[in-house]
Amino acid sequence: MLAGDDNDSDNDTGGDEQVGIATKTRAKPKKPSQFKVLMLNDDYTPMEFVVMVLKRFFHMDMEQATRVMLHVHQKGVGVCGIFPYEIAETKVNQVMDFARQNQHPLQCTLEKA
Ligand code: TYC
Repeated sequence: MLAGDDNDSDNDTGGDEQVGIATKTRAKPKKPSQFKVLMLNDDYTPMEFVVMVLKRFFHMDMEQATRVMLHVHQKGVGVCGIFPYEIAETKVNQVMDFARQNQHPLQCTLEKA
């Protein structure tokens, strides 16, 4: 095409040409897959430690952290949060590392939401 050529006329032929901003579309849009981070109960990890973990890594306040900890204590498992895969995986690793460093058997895992 020549510099300064007015290409607009080419778009008025009644055909399928598209003008404007190019955007990608998929026939089947992929939703970003979300993962639940689950906390598991055990008989040894102190309740205070679990509350600290929920506050530190999941940004819960005292009330929320206590509620989730008690739920896990009573039901065996509970949801700490739902995140995109990479973030969920990082949270699990952070919790497991922190528990190990403090010699608690606390377990945390991922599950597709
Ligand atoms: N069951 C533990 C106790 O009685 C407390 C606990 C709660 C441990 C939640 C783990 O994910 C957990 N000390």
